[in-house]
Amino acid sequence: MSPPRTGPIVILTGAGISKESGLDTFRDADGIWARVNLEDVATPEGFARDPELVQAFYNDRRRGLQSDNVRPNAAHDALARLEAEWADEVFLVTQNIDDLHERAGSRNLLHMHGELLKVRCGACAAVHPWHDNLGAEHDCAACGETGHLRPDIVWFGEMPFGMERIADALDRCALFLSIGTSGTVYPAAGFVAEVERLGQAHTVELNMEASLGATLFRESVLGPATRVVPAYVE
Ligand code: BV8
Repeated sequence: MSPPRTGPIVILTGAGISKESGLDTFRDADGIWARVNLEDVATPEGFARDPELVQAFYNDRRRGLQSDNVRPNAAHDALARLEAEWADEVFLVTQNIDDLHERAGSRNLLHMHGELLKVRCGACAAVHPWHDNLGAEHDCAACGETGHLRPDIVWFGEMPFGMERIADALDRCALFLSIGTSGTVYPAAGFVAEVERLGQAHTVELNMEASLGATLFRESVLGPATRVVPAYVE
């Protein structure tokens, strides 16, 4: 790939990029929301109602992520190589809460929906690495408060992380790639419309199937991420 001449490459990823690493997506037929009620486990109200249920939901996903057969795949690796080649030109925004982009070597990375392997204190907002079976009943290592630890994850109705930095990157980008996302969840699903409103960037969707926002992209490449992403970025 030849780098854009006038601005950064902004890449948005979703659960589809981690599917071939063995992690479930949300809205495919075998997805997470087919098994669990989103309202119970991915909203602040659900956490207030039953924190143990929510902690168990995320502890289960942490154990899945940390199993030996879950590793970065060829799509994660290709994005890490792209960043290594065009260092400051690549900004990776992921909706995913797994650590597969980091493990592939991506560094200029923002988890806009938070991270599965971190917990946050509701009392002082300090963020700590998660350890096995850490729950709300544990003390916060920063403020000492008990009963305020929650997954460092953005639930529905909560503001995603890094929105100012993302908006600035979208305004300046020359190329916007959207990979493995259904285009269902906002504000991420609105990024392509923002880039197209400014009109100076090329926009590409690389996905198993056309997303809800497919018609907004100038280019669409359909297929499994491990095939279409390396082919596109190399
Ligand atoms: C907020 C928790 C405001 C983490 C998640 C308009 C504007 C703003 C907000 C809204 C709006 N309209 C509605 C809203 C509210 C809401 C929303 O968007 N609702 C939807 C359902 C309509 N948005 C919010 O609440 C957001 N917050 O807006 O706050 C605010 C303002 C001021 C002050 C305070 C607050 C918060 C959104 C984040 C919610 N958290 N999850 C977790 O448990 O993981 S969202 C959840 O969906 C995940 O985070 C996930 O990342 C995200 C998106 O899903 P995808 O990644 O796209 O996954 P999906 O399964 O849907 O699709 C997978 C795709 O991959 C498919 O297309 C499939 O074909 C493809 N695929 C499959 N296999 C492969 C593949 N592709 C390639 N290769 C393969 N092998």
